[in-house]
Amino acid sequence: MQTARVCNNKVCLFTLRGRKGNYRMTNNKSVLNWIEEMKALVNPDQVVWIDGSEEQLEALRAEACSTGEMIKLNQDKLPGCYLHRTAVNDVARVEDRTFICSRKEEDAGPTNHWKEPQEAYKMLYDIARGSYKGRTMYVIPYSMGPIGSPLAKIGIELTDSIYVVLNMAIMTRVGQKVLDTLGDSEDWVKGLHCKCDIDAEKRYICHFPEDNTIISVNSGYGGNVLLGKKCFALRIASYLGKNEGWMAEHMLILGIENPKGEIKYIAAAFPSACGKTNLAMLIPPAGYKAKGYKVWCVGDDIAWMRKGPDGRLWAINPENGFFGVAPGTNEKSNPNALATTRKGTIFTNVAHNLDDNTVWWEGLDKNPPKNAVDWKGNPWDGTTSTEKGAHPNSRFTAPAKNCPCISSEFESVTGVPISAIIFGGRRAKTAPLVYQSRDWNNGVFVGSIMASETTAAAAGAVGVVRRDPMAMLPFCGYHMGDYFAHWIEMGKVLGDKAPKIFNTNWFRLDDEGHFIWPGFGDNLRVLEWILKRCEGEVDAKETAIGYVPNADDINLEGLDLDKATLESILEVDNDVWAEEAKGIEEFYGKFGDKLPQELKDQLNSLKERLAK
Ligand code: GTP
Ligand code: SPV
Ligand code: MN
Repeated sequence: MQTARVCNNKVCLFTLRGRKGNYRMTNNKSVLNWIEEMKALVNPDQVVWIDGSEEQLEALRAEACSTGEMIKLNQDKLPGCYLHRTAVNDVARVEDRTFICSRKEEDAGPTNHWKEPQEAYKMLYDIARGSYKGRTMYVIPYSMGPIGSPLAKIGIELTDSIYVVLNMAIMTRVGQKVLDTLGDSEDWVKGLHCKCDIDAEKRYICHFPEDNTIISVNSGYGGNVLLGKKCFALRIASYLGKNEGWMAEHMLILGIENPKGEIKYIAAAFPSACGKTNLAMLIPPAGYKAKGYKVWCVGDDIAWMRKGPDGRLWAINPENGFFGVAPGTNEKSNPNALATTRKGTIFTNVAHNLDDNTVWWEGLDKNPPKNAVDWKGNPWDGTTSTEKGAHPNSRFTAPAKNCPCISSEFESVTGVPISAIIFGGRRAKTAPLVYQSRDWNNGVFVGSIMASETTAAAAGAVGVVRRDPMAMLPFCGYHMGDYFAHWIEMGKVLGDKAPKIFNTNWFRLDDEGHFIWPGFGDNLRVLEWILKRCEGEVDAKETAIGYVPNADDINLEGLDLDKATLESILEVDNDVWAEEAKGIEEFYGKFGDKLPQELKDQLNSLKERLAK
């Protein structure tokens, strides 16, 4: 980085734009004091403030390429695109090493790992101490949500990784404007990231909700180190939301425009790698397109929601880009996502095609490259190798503005009004294609009992069914029982303006292990039913678990799926659900006194209905 200058003066904060001397990005004392404290701890060779300028980012890209941290891809085919490979032991979130460090253990609850805060600080500081020696400290001021939105919040991440800087510059709004908006305020979230030496044994992702602080050490993988994302926008923000009366959820947000030009918004919570990005960007089936239906993406992973002046629930996407799963993304499954990744994108842990310096992943097309390097960095021949070219949790980091179906409301400071909330999981059996909850509290119950097969998004076994309430099991920053209570409370606050709550399951398997429902774009057929239910335009069949569609009310036009097959995935088997109820009861047992009475009542009524 030729333009960088080392600066030892405490307040001399230069940028790479060539500004010299005492240029300061902020006078905010709480920010400057904390940075001094962290600087003394980690001992960097220099400090570089990220001002958000393209010149500075371009200099950092060049530096990352010069050290091999990133590879510049074919700029004709993939302009502004780069490839990065993480360490092979550092490819997913590490739930076992993720901690909520609330003062009281009880406040972290039974579903989180907990560490006593003073002990945690000591342990983390011991690991972090001196770890920036020979490295640069990058200071990233970032906003979660459109800068200046009443729903937005500000954080500062310190990192010794250019990869993190460049990803944060895609995933969030970074730079001078953020600090200008912050002014003298002390209301911001501290985030310290230290790569250290990527020692898996000393890897910790720790959250101090009472201190608005996140510390992440010994990882370089997305969800562990892009601290604005899961750490802030879900774990810290869920805690803030509980205290301030709003919600931070692991949800996509999409708008469905009908042929009359009216747009209705839906938020949906599915566990990691269970279809949020795909649903958020779906392409309507031909018949719907012809009629004039359009789908607009507001967000694919996180929603911050608050009661608006009109009493409805309004949502923003706090992110500015997509950190999406690469494998399986193709021209057919998600052309919008694919198009989004064709420029200005950082690919992580995908295969590198050496013939034309592009990227490839399983499920992109049927022509794997012959002359390639796999995600581990080894020579790879996709036509003969039995190894995977891309890691199953390989990802793209792409700017939201690239998305062909990005919503015109994406930058809206007020967000969008939510008509329906969907919970969904990956379940081979048990859960029907779609059902509607009986009312808000029953909907909270439906969210709380979500179960899904685990995926490669987190380290550990894949394909094991586990309870993942509201898709927030790994992301709730406080006691999950209190979180359920907060959901119940939000229902009271919203009253009859509350969104209707549904459950979907795109993943039912037949006896040969094939998906029964075509999924992807065809999921719009289910969303149409959901919106009709919200408007009271269509009837439904009452079952023990909620309302399921009459098969005739799901539009199958243009689909190679017969009514009998559809009926088979709309069926609710009371015997299977009676077994399920036992599992729910056992799961609920974890929460003791913290389980809201409303949910106990819901479980009891479910059991009664099943016994009938
Ligand atoms: P995170 O970014 O990890 O939070 O995940 P996500 O929920 O955004 O997951 P994503 O949309 O990337 O889905 C990943 C996986 O789900 C891929 O393997 C997709 O092929 C698969 N998938 C998505 N939608 C569908 C669907 O409708 N049907 C089927 N069968 N698979 C789907
Ligand atoms: C998830 O795992 O739910 C993700 C990817 O969205 S990460 O940012 O790694 O958490
Ligand atoms: Mn996610």
